[in-house]
Amino acid sequence: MRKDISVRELEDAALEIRRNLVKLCNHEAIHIGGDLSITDVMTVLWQYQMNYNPKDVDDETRDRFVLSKGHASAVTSFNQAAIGCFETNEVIREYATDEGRFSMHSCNLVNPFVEVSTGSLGLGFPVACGMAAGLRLKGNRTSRVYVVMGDGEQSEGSVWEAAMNAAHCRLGNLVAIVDNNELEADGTIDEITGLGDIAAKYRVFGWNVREFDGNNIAEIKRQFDALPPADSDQPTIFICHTVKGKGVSFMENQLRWHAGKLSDALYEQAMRELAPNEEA
Ligand SMILES: Cc1ncc(C[n+]2csc(CCOP(=O)(O)OP(=O)(O)O)c2C)c(N)n1
Repeated sequence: MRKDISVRELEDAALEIRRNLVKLCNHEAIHIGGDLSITDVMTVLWQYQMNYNPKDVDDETRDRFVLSKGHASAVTSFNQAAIGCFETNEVIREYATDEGRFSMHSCNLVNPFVEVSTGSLGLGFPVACGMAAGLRLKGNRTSRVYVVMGDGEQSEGSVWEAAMNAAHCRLGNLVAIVDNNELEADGTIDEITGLGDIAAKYRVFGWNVREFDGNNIAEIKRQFDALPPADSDQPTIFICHTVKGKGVSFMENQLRWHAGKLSDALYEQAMRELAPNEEA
């Protein structure tokens, strides 16, 4: 947590994360589309919002993070690197190797900064709800549990069972985030399982719902600042409208780039588009 970081610094940090994602994508196939859509939210969450000291992960009073859309492991690892969990070049070097802590889905058996191993959609969210309930049972009224889901993931039945339970248990220490980029792996949300108004659904399930542009750093920061206290009694959900592949023109809103590896030519093009902003 670095509460003194400015919007401009967070924008630069998000750009750096995107550049790292593109570099990695030139080495290995990753879920680049859904990494890029949630980059801005993840950057504000990890580099501004969360109370998380990488040197003391056993600290019971810290916040918790669950990546329910487990395929977005790369954007998580690069943000963890940015706060000192490990080096950025370790992520790129070790990714998808046998000895590696980093792969397409996060695994807590090999990486101590992964709270819960995920990858099977619909399972991280119920675990996060259980963790939030567990904190309450232990008398912890200050830590929050943050959980990131996909919009396609909302078609899993386990999501709604957990949503109902979290409201029933009054888990105001739970903050769920939906990356509402409108695309899944092989079709649009409307083509696969039309979800209708996701915000309205959570509202009737008893949640505090905030819906906003999930690629606007200033807005994301405002929304985190406006969270109800961790010891309140209504879970919050952010429905973040995002663009899959955000930041790389040929990837934006393209199903082809749900996952894949970049050729050298496309890598060069993407890096030109993500050139650092030199303005003061
Ligand atoms: C239970 C389960 N079914 C299928 C998959 C395969 N799968 C991986 S990513 C994905 C699409 C998910 O779409 P969404 O939740 O919208 O994620 P995003 O678009 O943000 O990447 C699917 C179906 C899976 N990981 N888990």
